[in-house]
Formats: sequence, structure tokens, C-alpha cells
Amino acid sequence: MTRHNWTKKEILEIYNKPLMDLLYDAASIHRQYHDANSVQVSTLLSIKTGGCPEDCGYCPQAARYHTDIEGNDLMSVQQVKAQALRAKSSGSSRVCMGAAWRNVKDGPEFDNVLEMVRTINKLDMEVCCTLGMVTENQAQRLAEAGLYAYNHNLDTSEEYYKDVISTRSFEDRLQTIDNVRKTNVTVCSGGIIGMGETEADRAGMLVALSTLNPQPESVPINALVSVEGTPMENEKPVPIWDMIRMVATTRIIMPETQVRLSAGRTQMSREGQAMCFFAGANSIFAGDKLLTTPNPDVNEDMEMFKMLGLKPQKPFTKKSQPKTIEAKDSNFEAKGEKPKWTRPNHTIERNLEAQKK
Ligand code: SAM
Ligand code: DTB
Ligand code: SF4
Repeated sequence: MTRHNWTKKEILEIYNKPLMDLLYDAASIHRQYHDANSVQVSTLLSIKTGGCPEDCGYCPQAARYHTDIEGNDLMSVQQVKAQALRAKSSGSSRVCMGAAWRNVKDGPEFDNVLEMVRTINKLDMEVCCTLGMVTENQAQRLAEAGLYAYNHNLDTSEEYYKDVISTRSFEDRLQTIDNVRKTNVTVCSGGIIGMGETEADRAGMLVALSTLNPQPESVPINALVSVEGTPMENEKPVPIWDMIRMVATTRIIMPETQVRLSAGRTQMSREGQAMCFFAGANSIFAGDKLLTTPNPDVNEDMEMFKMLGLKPQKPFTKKSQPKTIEAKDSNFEAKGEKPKWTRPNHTIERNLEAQKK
């Protein structure tokens, strides 16, 4: 049974169980709800890279930090189609398109993204977007284009959020998730560990995710990729044990969810990743690049799958394929809304220092 009233205390108790008990419990639940030998494989595509106005302390794409990434304007629909076909031929069932935007703005760029969604859905692949904050109307337009999932991470606990980002609030994130929930699009929301947060913060984030009703269909657990020039450049790598515990705890409290072993896999051994799959992780990002940072090569991943006897999951295994409605038949007009997302603008010393450097 899926519970929506998990408390921080209960979650911390699970997280800190003796490891063998935790693994046994998580693997048992995993097998009740999922095929334990099947893993959903997504390919990330950064359709608009860098130059973002936000100050997320972990992110190499924030314009204010001096990182070594190559920024790009919005890709064309043809470029996206070519990349999606490559992803499909290498075994991916989903394409996740990321844009370094604070929020979606109605206009020609969003119209192009909608066309990208239509194009990929017609290739019979699951389409996911992560474009920042969206209004309900924008979420509806994405839904009618055929979007399968929208990714919008809570990233950490409500308390620690204020130490990570000053240009938007935790509440804004919840509002966007709520806007997506009003449509048929599935919700993908998770977070990052290794940003200097406490175990209580990790549990706090899991409270926020697991008490959503319905719970997100997909929960990515990222290990921070610390990038030079960002405020978090000196954070220590996350121990694999923390990743395993976080995956196992997520699996136990969100039994139906696809738990994604996300950023940070280049630092993990195959044995470490195998323990994460055993603990309930059943999706990954494949392809040698995440959005801007490295990821294991797809051939290496397929070798690992072979060794572990894992199979890539077929598209639309969990939910049927959405229908694409063409732009000319759309039921939703662009509203040109200017929503009042908050700008808390509090001071985060390490973000200010990174900006000055
Ligand atoms: N701009 C949109 C937003 O913030 O929602 C979409 C793109 S943003 C890069 C998507 C997610 O990537 C973030 O919410 C964060 O969880 C993750 N991410 C970004 N930089 C990361 C890093 N250095 N390490 C791990 N995860 C990271
Ligand atoms: C998610 O939770 N992780 C992905 C995806 N959703 C968009 C992004 C990871 C980004 C890692 C840093 C980078 O490559 O820029
Ligand atoms: Fe911008 Fe998203 Fe990076 Fe934050 S995480 S700086 S919103 S691209």
C-alpha cells in the first residue's frame, strides 16, 4: 500500500537501518511492484544550454558563475529529431529535453519546444521536458503536444533550499508540480545529495515528495557533480553508501515510483551501481553527457546491463502513449501570462563569493 503520510522521523529510521536490513526491505518491496530486471533508460538532451538567470548553487549553467561550459541557443526541431533517433537506436525509451530557463515564456521558442515534443512522441518514444517553472496553461499545451513527463526537482529540503538558491522558493517548485498534476503529464521530481545537507534534509526532501498525492511517477536521485566555478565546487564526493541508502529509502516510501539513479554515475563502480539497482533503482540517464557534464558511455552501460542481466524497459510500459494534437487543432491559446513567481533574494554567502570570482 502506498502511504502519503510519512514523517521525517520514520524516514530517518529507515535511512539509518543496518544496511543488510535496509537492502532486504527495499529489494522485497521493489519486487512486489516492479520487474527487478528491467531498467528504464532515458537520454538527456540539452536543447538550450547556459546563460540561466537563476543562482542555483550546484548548477554550471547559471550565467553568474564562471564555469567552462559552452552555451547554446535553442536547438532546431530537426537537430532534436536526429538526436532522438540516435537515442532510440541505442536503446533509450525516453528523451528528456532540458533548457536553462527560470520559467517558460509563451512565444516562438516555446512553440518550437512544443513541436519538438510532437516530433519525438511520433517516434514512439516517451518525451520528458525540464524547462523551469510552468503555468497550468503551459502544462496543458505540453500535454496536448504529447508530453509524457515533466521534470521539476525539489532538489533538497524546504529548510536547506534557502542555502542553495536565492532566486526562487521551494513553494514555486511545488506550484509548478501542482500545475503539471492538473494535466495527464506524469511528474518526475527528485533531488541532489552531496550539497552539504544533513541526513535530516535528505529525509525532509523525501517527506515533501512522498506526501504528494499522487506521488511522482519518477524520482531522480542525483549525486552532486561538483563543477569548478560553482559555489559547490569544493563539495566532497558523496559516499556510495549514502547513494544506496537514499535509493533504498526512496524505494520503500514510494513503492510505485520509478527511482532514477541519476547524475554522478561516472564516480560509481559497477558494484556500487549494482547495489543501487538491487536497492530499487530502476531507471538511469544514458549517453556520454548529462546536460553539460560527463556520464558513462552508452556501450559501457549496455555491457553493465549484460553483466547484471538487466533489460532496457520498453516505452509506455507504465502508462499508455499520449495522443499528439497538432498546433492547428490546439484547444489552448497562449495566454502570455506573467505569473508572480517569488524572488526571495535572500543572501547566500557562498553563491555571492562564487559570483565575484
Ligand atoms: N532549468 C530547469 C530547472 O532548474 O528546473 C531545468 C534544468 S536543471 C539543470 C534540472 C536539474 O538538474 C536540477 O533541478 C538539478 O536537480 C539537476 N542538476 C543541475 N546541476 C547539477 C549538478 N551539478 N549535479 C547534480 N544535479 C544537477
Ligand atoms: C535530473 O534529476 N538530473 C538530470 C535531469 N534531471 C534533468 C540533470 C543532471 C544534470 C547534471 C549536471 C549537468 O550535466 O549539467
Ligand atoms: Fe538555471 Fe535550472 Fe541551472 Fe537553476 S538548475 S541555474 S534554473 S538551469
